[in-house]
Amino acid sequence: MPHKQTRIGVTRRLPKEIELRMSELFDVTYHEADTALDAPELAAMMADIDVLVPTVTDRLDRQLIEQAGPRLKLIANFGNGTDNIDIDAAHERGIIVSNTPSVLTGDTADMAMALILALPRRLVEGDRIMHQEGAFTGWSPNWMLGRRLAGKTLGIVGMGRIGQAIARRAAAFDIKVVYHNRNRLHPDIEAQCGASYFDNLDRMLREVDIVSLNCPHTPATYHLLSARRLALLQPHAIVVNTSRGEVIDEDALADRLTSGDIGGAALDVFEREPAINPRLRAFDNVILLPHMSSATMEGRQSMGEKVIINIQSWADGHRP
Ligand code: 8YV
Repeated sequence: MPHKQTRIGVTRRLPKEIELRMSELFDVTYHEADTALDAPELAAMMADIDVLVPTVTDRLDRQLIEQAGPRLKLIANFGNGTDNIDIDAAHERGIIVSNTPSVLTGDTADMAMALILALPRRLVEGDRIMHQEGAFTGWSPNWMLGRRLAGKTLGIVGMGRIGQAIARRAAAFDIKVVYHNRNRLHPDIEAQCGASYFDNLDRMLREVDIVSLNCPHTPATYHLLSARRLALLQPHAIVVNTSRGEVIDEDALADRLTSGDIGGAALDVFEREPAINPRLRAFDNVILLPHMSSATMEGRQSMGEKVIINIQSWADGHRP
């Protein structure tokens, strides 16, 4: 299909350079207000376009996909995770779904590592104190004591690109890395990451000081960190989640924080995003971030470029 005749609907505002380039190449409709579209608004946008460019804030369920206009042939997701899209329903309608993996690996791993450092060293708590006039009255030996990272064990759940990038970073802090994944990695990659495999997640959880969640959200990983599994953790262990909120049973986590049976949690994603379980706000040993692990200017630019390449490949008759 000639690129200029390819009609595209973009649900959110993207980096300016990406919007300009898309408009040069294709026939693009933007949702001008940068707000999440509801189902009727998405249906309206999907009525007469060839390609939809959604983001994590668009829930493209079966019902919506089934009522899409006949032109829709590609959903070019601006993002890595595709759990917001019913891929089976799309395929049944002959719609291809593409995403933007790789380009946000390093940024997401950096943020996970930042949280792995920040929580045990009480970085956010310290900053909050300094923002209050008069709260810091001077140094003392027992003031703001955290936990040392070197020698601790990090358990990575989901050892894809991001999990591996976290493992490589953790090694520089003398952290021992173990991982659980559906499939064991090739021994060469395990060696590169300095990570040892646990085929049994429960056994791994009992041994770690830090858990980092890096698996996708699928029916199999929904509430993977359930009340039962959270209870396997050592009472000082911390949980870092930069994957998807649904992987943790948030209420069960709040229960453990309330009883003091867990060391803390650093969460960038939430079960009912953008809503946050209000119980999580009550704890000093909880860091809450607004889904910003991949939020770098460079990353967003690369994601946009990848979306454009995916659309071009499709329009040229290839499979993105
Ligand atoms: C993105 C993400 O910002 O790509 C993902 O899976 O979770 C985020 O880092 C978001 O998806 C954009 O749609």
